[in-house]
Amino acid sequence: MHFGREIVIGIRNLLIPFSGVMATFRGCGGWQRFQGTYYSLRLSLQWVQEDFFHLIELTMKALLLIDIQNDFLPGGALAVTDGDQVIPVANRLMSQFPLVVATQDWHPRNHRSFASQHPGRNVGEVISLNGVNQVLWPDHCVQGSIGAQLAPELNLEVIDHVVQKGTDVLIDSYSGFFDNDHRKSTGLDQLLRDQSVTEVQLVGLATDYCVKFTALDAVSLGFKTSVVIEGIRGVELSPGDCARAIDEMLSAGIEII
Ligand code: VGL
Ligand code: ZN
Repeated sequence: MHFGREIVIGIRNLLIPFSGVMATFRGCGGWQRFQGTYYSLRLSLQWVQEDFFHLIELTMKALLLIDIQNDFLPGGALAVTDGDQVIPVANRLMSQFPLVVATQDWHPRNHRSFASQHPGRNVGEVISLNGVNQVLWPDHCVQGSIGAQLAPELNLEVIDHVVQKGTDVLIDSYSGFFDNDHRKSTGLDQLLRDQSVTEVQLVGLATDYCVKFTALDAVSLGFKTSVVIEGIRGVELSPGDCARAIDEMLSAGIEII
């Protein structure tokens, strides 16, 4: 049905759709008016019913916690400056969402995004990995390591699902939805759709990598997407990376709040 939003207005002012239908039939004669009233009652009930589902769908929001893991926090292997500052923001927001999903960077120890796997190459250099540009990182978020664990200061018991990414040795995955070549899905899209999620809000690390790419995929998959500025921090490999990431997100229709 195309009147989803109007119907939501309808349920708030129950008589509006009802009187609208009545008006449509008002020009008719006595018998038809009775029929009109009858139909309008039925239509209104049907609308209210649909409206109810629209209302639920319209308000189904998920909070996405992006890679809030020890290795991205101060002291970690790929520490993001002030990365720990996102934790209180995440904890505060978590209680306001019916669904909370955390992404977890989860690399095999010989992951090809690690500079250590490319003798003679340094952290921060860019190489081509199977035709995809790849920044080389220090070893981080190795499966099963303490560094890969979600920050213990997070209210972990409120997290409904954890989606792991970057598990394929040969390809990195900045986005929580897809590998960097967009060929393999992590299952996050389906998970959100199964829960009728239409809107996502993001906090976490890092602004210029995983937050940006997850938000860009979210919006292109059709989710209304917002990013909470006080709840993100970036790597800033080159000065201006975070500002550019914010601009890119804004241009893609992502709300920065
Ligand atoms: C990330 C670099 C490498 C991130 C993950 O979470 O933003 N950045 N792996
Ligand atoms: Zn990584």
